Amino acid sequence: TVPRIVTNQCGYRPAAAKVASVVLAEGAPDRQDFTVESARGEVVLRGTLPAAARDAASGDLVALVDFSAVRTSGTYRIRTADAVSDPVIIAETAYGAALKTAMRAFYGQRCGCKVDLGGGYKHKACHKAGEFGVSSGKSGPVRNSGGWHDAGDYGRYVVNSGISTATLLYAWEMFPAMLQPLKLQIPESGGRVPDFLAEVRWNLQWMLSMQDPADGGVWHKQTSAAFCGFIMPERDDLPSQVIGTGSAPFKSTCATADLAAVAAIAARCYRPYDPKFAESCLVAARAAYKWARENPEVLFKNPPGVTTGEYGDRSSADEMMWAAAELFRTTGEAEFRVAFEAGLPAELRVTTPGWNNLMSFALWAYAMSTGANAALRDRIVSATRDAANALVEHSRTSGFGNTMEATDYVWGSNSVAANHALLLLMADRFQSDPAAREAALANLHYLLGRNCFGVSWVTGVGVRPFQHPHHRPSQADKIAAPWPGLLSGGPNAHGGDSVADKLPKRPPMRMWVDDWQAYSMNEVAINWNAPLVFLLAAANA
Ligand code: G3I
Ligand code: 9MR
Ligand code: ZN
Repeated sequence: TVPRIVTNQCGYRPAAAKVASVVLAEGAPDRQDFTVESARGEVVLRGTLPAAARDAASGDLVALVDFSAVRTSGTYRIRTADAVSDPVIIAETAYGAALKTAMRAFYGQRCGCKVDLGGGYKHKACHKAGEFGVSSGKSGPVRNSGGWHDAGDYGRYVVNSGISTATLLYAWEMFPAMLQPLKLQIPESGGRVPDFLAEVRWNLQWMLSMQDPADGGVWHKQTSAAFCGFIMPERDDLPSQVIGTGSAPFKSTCATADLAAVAAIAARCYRPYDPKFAESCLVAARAAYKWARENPEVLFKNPPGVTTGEYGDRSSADEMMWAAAELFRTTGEAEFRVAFEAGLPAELRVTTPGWNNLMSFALWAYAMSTGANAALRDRIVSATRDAANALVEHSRTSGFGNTMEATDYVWGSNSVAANHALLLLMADRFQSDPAAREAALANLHYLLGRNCFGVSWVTGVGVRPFQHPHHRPSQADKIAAPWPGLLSGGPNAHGGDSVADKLPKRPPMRMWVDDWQAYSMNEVAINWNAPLVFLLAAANA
């Protein structure tokens, strides 16, 4: 049964804004009374529901209960004449466990080593051997392994790894008090590198191994030619191929520029813990940048015979800007600043980050650099504020408090919600903005239960988490419940798989189903989990 009163299933911190969505049945009287009751049944707040409004994204009739006044830690329920909420927790530590679970999910995605998350969620070492595919311009075995499985499939894709790794490292730079002490129970725990950085490094090392030492260019992906069946990763014996563009120069600009940007960020983050590794990242970043400058528009399309994820992009200009900006932020060298400034469009617009849109990351990296042009920095801050203000406005008109418009419900829409939150938190960082921060948290509430399904879109988190991700290990192991800490792709108004394509057309937020075969709606992916971790780190801070 779908609960009619929905909230964040992890709860709220005592001082935070707290709003529940009460979904009214058609024709139900509005202006009903509501109460908020403590675990002992004591009424701590009572009132009358405000007038209900039709929520455009879901089609639901929704009244909002603001219970921000309840500030004492404890467990509560919200009640109307005919409905009662799940328990609502108020606690200073509301998001601590979720942060750890969502970050440990990356460990669960590790390729090339055995993994054991506890609770029976484990696999043996997988995809240990690689080979150069014909499209890479080389042949024979390649001695690389590692990285994170991209999603519900076992491919590893540099472009998507790029934004995922960068998002996590941005979280590291912005919320050190939350992430430095985080204990992840991974094989590296107890070493000289903090757990969070150790986990990210697992993927970084694979990304670095995709760079051609001969020229600095980076191959696009390492996958089998086609997706394997729904088996555990160690049972997948399809050759793991390094895949390129099929003709000279074989490497792609987006992959190469993304690696340049990420390795430049890594050079900053790892310097205090492992200066040698940090230095090798910077060397790789410079080499990749040089290649990308010489080959600025090599776009990737799957070569003949390859049907795994494409992560093709129509433009590499934003990735090039991002590489220049991160190298400038890390080194302060004029060459990178000049390249960034020369590449700027006349009108600056801050847009939602995504695997194929790194322009906002580029702008923010520049704005956070020592030595940035002050006037340009101000323009970036003001463009960020404009974008944030528009999102705050959407949040205020949504029945579920999220920042999304109808057009945001695409493949991976839950990552749009999380990346809107990231944008809002950047705005708040540049210029303190409580409304932006509140709208960012409202998207966390949406993802963790305050939505038209009353579902938590993170496996293992909250009282009603979704159960059937498109995720090979979750299907192939013998355990009913899915691997924990994974964010569903979320509602998608456009279909894209045979289950989704058969669903009746409904308002965009309703275009989701908890079915493991519906990969356009219910897959998981590292680039969706990364902004979730970013948001959880902010929510805990
Ligand atoms: O942005 C447009 C929007 O303007 C348009 O209105 C809408 C409707 O057509 O489409 C939007 O683009 C969609 C895009 O995702 C948004 O990022 C495309 O239709 C949609 O096909 C595209 O889906 C991508 C999907 O691969 C299929 O190529 C997802 O972004 C991407 O996350 C996903 O990635 C896959 C990998 O290929 C393989 N591994 C799993 C991973 C996750 O599903
Ligand atoms: O499992 C694959 C998933 O990771 C991709 O996002 C998706 C779209 O590329 O494809 C999935 O694989 C399906 C393939 O495309 C078609 N045959 C069924 C496969 C598994 O359901
Ligand atoms: Zn693997």
